[in-house]
Amino acid sequence: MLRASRRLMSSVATLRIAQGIPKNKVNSLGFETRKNLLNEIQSANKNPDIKAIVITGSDHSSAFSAGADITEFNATGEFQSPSLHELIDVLEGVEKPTVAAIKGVALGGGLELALACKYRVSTESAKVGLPEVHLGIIPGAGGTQRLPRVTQDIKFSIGAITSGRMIKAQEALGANILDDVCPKGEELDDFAVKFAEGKTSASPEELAGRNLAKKTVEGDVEEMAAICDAALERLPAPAMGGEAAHGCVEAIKASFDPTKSFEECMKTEMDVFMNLLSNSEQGQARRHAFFAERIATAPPKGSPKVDISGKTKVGVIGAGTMGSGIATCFLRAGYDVTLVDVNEKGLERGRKIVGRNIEQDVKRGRASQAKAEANIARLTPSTTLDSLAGVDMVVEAVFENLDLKKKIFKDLDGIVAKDCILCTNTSTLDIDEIGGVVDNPGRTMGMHFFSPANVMKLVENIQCKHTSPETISAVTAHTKKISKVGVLVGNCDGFVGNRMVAPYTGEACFLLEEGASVQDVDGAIVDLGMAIGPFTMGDIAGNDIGYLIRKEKGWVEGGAGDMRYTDLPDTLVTKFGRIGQKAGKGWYDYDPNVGKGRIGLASEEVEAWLESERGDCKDWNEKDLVERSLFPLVNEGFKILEEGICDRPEHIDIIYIYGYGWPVWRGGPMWWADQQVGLEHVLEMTTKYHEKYQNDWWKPSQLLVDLVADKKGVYEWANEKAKARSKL
Ligand code: 3H9
Repeated sequence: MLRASRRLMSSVATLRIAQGIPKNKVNSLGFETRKNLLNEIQSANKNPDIKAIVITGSDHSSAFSAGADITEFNATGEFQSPSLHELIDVLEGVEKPTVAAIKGVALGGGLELALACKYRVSTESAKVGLPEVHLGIIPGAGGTQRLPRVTQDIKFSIGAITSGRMIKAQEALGANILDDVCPKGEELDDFAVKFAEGKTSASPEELAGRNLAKKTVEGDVEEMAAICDAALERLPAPAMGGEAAHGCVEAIKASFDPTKSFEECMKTEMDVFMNLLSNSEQGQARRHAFFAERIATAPPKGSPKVDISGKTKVGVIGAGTMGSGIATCFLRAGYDVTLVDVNEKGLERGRKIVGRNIEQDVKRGRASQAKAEANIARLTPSTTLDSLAGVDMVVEAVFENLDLKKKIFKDLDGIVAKDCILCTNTSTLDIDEIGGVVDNPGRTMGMHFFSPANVMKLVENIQCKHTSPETISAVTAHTKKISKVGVLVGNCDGFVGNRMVAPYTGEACFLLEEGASVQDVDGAIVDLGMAIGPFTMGDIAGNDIGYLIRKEKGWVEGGAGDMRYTDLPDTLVTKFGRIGQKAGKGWYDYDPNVGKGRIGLASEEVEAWLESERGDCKDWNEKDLVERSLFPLVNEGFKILEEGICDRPEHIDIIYIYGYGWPVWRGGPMWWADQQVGLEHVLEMTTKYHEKYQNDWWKPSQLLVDLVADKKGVYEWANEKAKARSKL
């Protein structure tokens, strides 16, 4: 049975990518799809009654094509024949007008396929792009050669390919990637067929002139080479995540090399592509992160389907920076938001924060003025909880006080409808306790937004012991609707991200005691690729917050018992008042005239104080700085998996990539430990440090011990667990 359907209208054949393969949700160009499409193209080409061919998406997918099927990638780089290259060569060789009709997205191999057509048209909302760099590879089916040829613009091509950005239809039209854009209200298929009919009278010369393989990139070769060199200077170094981006430029350089034929250019591209696919650890980590994000943000298997389309009224309680940031997210996504605070003063502050956030959207080109005004118009400020009577969901974001949060939930119980979802935004408090005060606690859940909430993509969605599966499905859907990366986790102290951070920052402070400087530790972590080190993180979050948590736990002033404890971070706050960036001083000094007060400058006061505390002790080496800081974090991750707080290691990886600046090219902390360091080494060092320091966070997780004994990776363990569960 032919799967790529052909609709014959007049003399134009319309071929649909992956039609009849509904499991192929995004029309990726896997083996079956390639085979069917190739057959369809060949038979349409042979048919003398067909004068032109339109290639478009399928009925079951909103995409033209998301490109090559990433699940087919393997280190050998062998793709079952027909390969994408074979398919593209046949399509490009068709001597009839061929038109790609792009709806949704044409990405990677999808755009490469479209570039092999003589013409391309799209809907107004379509986007095209070559995002392979995010997967640690380069466009490998002609993208680095045909994009410069179609745009005749090396600077644009480098920018588009090394950033992997999505290009909107109007910009693509201006850049010559598209030939026309279908007006709103008209069906793309009909528009494309009409367009193709208009080309049936095109001369063979005109058609040959549309064949990009026969074109060259015009311009001053030296100038274009200089543009490439300048781009290489700007990109991250190959060792710091830039391997693929550098590969892109190397391949693009071939496109304007006058000594190279098109076939030779394609060979350069293929060599770079294959080298990255087969050898790049960064690429493996990036592809892992792509699938990990989808795994970590999907509702649990078997979750009930819930329809949130009519649930558009949200209440946010607390108009501080966090609450106002959360309100902004819902407003942007089209919700009606009632923002509640205790008094007019607090509310006015919140209103200003929301207004500023939304103004920024216009300034940064993320929203039109009209859209921003419409967003603001959906905000209703209020000083009474009663105003939340009609909302579908509440996110409470008052300051961290258990009794206050419980009281608010109790009060809400008498105000909102019985099916109104009640979420608390807390980073530390027990959600079982907060949720437990309402009549039907199945509708309660935690939503831990990261600060600033209007910017950070991550939300830890916390399931407490009361939460119903329907509430999980609904909150997962709302999180996706507000364009956040929502990861479902269980309820425990610090949830996942902050629980793992505690031993990381704790151990970093021990390194200070042992003679390392603040810059030594932060520098080692940044050199590994993380956005910031633990001390900069403390300064941003506020060192007073950590101090209050330790005080609450009874650890400060000698209350830590036998546990190894350093009072350095306590003294930093209590003696020096160095609470962080907000005070202009923390582990670093901050000068309002340097980077708007956000750049950490070495502090003489801190250095002199640390010097006086630790003498000339030095019980670490350079490699230790990374392992001592990050292995306890990873070990805690294993404990989290062992306790079932997270279902899979992918959840942890995504939390760290989106919430803590973990480099995507290191795949997340669990991937780093499992694939780049090796679990055996992690266990060996963890055991060694546990014997030396006896600190609980160094006690090796039983799961880690078992995996090393069984010579099993943590992803393998998670897959086996999922398989066993599916058999129940
Ligand atoms: C390439 O083209 C290489 C060539 O240059 C050279 C080759 C020789 N393959 O994201 P979603 C799955 S490299 C396989 O949730 P959305 C995805 O895993 C490719 N599967 O939907 C998910 O599966 P599940 C370059 C893919 O609407 C389902 O589709 N292209 C692929 O939020 C739905 O995805 C890219 O890098 C794929 N290519 O976003 C584009 N794409 O439901 C990658 C998606 O089982 N894709 N899946 O979890 C995307 O950016 C987004 O998926 C897209 C849709 C924007 C298309």
